[in-house]
Amino acid sequence: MLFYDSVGPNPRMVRMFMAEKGVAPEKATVDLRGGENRQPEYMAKNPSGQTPALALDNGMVLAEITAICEYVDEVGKGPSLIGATPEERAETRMWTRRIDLNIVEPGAAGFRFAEGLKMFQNRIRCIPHAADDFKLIAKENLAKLNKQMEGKTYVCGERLTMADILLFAFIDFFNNVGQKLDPANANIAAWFERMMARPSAAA
Ligand SMILES: N[C@@H](CCC(=O)N[C@@H](CS)C(=O)NCC(=O)O)C(=O)O
Repeated sequence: MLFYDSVGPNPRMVRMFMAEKGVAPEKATVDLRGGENRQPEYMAKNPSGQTPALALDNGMVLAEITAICEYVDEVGKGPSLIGATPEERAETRMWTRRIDLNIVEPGAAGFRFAEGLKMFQNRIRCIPHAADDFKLIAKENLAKLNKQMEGKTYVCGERLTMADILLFAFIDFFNNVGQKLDPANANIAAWFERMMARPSAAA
């Protein structure tokens, strides 16, 4: 397997997931800032022109971080980070989708349309005047999630799952690009420290 890696929270999320699952493919670093990911050679592998991607030994190329993680979960070692039963798997996917749609996507749009505008303006449609609103949507949804995390060790209770790793990679990224976690979100702040202490956080 070959992992197309780069800077940014999306590859980082998959690196952390792979570290948890003991999966260590060869890596090729894609120059995201230089736009290598938008050149024909890379687009032939992943037509969405984004990182990461995982090229399998049979020639297939997987993209989209949660899809890559689902694959890694099945081929990797140790307990599943999706779930052991239909109920657990559905619960993980439910929270992953909520976090993706309600926090990751609006927060990422807020970044792309403001701090990241210079890099993204010639790559995707950017709406600079909507940046603050997108950031606010992510912030409000984080506050809601904070309440829902009351009494829980992880997003799905006592189980570490893909939902935690997704949320962690993006909160860590947002913290560094002007969307710092509001410390009033005490449940998420405590959870964040637990996640940061995992060796996989360094991947
Ligand atoms: N929906 C994609 C998002 C991937 C993504 O946005 N990757 C970023 C890196 S963190 C990227 O490639 N940005 C550069 C660009 O879009 O040109 C996924 O799940 O993998």
